[in-house]
Amino acid sequence: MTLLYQAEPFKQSSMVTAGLNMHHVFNLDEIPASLIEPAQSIEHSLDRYSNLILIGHGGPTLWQQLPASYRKKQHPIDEFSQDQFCQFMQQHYPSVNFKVLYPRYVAPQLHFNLQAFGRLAGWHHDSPLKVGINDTYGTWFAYRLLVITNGDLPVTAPVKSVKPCIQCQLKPCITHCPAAAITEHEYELTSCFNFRKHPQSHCSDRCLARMACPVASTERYSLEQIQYHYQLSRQHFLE
Ligand code: B12
Repeated sequence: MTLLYQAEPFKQSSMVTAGLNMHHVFNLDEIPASLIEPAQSIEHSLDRYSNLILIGHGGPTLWQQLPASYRKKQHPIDEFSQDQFCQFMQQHYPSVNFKVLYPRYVAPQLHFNLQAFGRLAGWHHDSPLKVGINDTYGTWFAYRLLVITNGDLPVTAPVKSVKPCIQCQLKPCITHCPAAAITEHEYELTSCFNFRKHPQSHCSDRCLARMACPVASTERYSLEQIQYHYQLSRQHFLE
């Protein structure tokens, strides 16, 4: 179990057991204004908050820990992540106020650039696939929660890591994409989706390029989890 991505208040807690094993506590004052700007429409007094917490999951644990009861919900992973966080705060920081900025299901629907927060935390390097990459979780991580609190929690130092793609000679993500949608610098979303739309496509419910990436392959999601996420994104462009 890597502690590298775990912030002090959450280290080895129930959050980690649940698979929410990536956390970063920022000083809210140090967040670039353009990134936090969307929050103004739900919280006019941001100065009442001291921290911003970014929570992610890396590897297959979150899906393995997702109880059957959540799988029937409309947003299984989001609701589970949020419940885990709320339970953690109630148990360990009952007097701290917090507000969840992401995910949100009620208006206003806000857009936070999550990968930009990940870049600040040192979690994200750009990959040819456009999904972020790092040497611990490869491309097998995603952002689950963005929260502001007034807790004065200890601020986390950014993770220092090298972009794994630099050392990758064979670039299997490029050679394994049947839609030829990927080059080292470009990602052709339209080619990817047109290919995935086809009912006989080998990548309608998975991404063969992402699965070919050798970085942190032991952290790869199960096929069931991959299919869950990719069926959702496929649905998005069929609509
Ligand atoms: C819009 C969006 C999409 C759109 C992309 C449309 C487009 N033209 O960009 C759609 C619905 C297609 C999509 C799909 C997926 N997405 Co998406 N998506 C987002 C979202 C909501 C916003 C991205 C954005 O527009 N940023 C704003 C612009 C201004 O930022 P930017 O820095 O200029 O650009 C960055 C991103 O846009 C990104 N990007 C650009 N083009 C594309 C295309 C794709 C397919 C992806 C994934 C990212 C991406 O890379 C840029 C450089 O970092 C983010 C969540 C968020 N709120 O940030 C998730 C996000 C980028 N997606 C994510 C994921 C995992 C996926 C999927 C892999 C999910 C899945 N398993 O199916 C798929 C990939 C589909 C595929 N290749 O077949 C993750 C990436 C995690 C990571 N480790 O980086 C994010 C961060 C969501 C999360 N909760 O973690 N996605």
